[in-house]
Amino acid sequence: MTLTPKSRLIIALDVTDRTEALSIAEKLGGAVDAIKVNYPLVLVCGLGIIKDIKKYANVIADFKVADIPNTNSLICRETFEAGADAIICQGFVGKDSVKACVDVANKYGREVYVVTEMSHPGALDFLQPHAFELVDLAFRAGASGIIAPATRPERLVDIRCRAGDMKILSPGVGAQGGDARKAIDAGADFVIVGRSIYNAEDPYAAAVNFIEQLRR
Ligand code: FNU
Repeated sequence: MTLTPKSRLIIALDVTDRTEALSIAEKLGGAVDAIKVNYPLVLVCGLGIIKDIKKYANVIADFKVADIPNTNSLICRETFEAGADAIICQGFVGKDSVKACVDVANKYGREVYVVTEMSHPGALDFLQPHAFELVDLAFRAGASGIIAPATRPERLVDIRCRAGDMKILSPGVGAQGGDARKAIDAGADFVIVGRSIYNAEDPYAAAVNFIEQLRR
C-alpha cells in the first residue's frame, strides 16, 4: 500500500496489552489513515500482532531501524513478511543503510520513512543540526517520506521546503505539546498521535476530535 492522506491521522498504538491494542485498533482502524506500532507493543505481543492489526488498518512499523545495510535488510524483510505496510528507519546511519531498507521495501511494494529531526528536546543535541542533510539523504535513498517534529512547526516549514514531494509524518502532537492543526498547516501530511488518544477516557471520541481539527 501507499499511505494516502484522508483523515491525516495516524495513531501510535503504544499500549502494552494485546486485548487493549486490538480493541482500540478495531474501534479506530476505519477512522485513521494508519496504525503505527512500536517496540512497546511488539516486544509484548510479538511480530504477529501486525497481521492482527492489519485487519483494521494499514500498519506502520516504527522500528527506527539503525544498523549496517545487511542487518537493516533482514529486519525489513521480516517486518514486511509480517505484513507491515511501511517501516521507519533512522537516517543517521548513512545512505547505504537507508537504501538497504528501500530496496527491500521496493521488492515488497511497501514504504520506508526516514527519521530526520525527532520531536523530543534531546533532538537538539545531535539531530537538529543535521536535519536538512537527513532530508536530502532520505530523498536520495528513494524513501517515501520522512518523520519531522510537530513540536516545532517552524522547523516543519523549513523541512517541508526541503522535502519536495516526500510525505511528512509528524509525531509530538498532544502529550509532547505539539498541535495537530499547526503541524498540518506547517507542511506535515499526517500527524501521529499516541497517548492523547489511547489514554483518553474515550479513545474513539478523542480520535474524532483530532480528525475534526485536521479537517478545518
Ligand atoms: P505520543 N515518535 C516520536 N517522535 O514521538 N517515531 C519522533 O521524533 C519519532 C517517533 C513516536 O507522544 C514515539 O515513539 F521519530 O504518545 C511514539 O510511538 O503521541 C509516538 O511517535 C508518539 O507518541
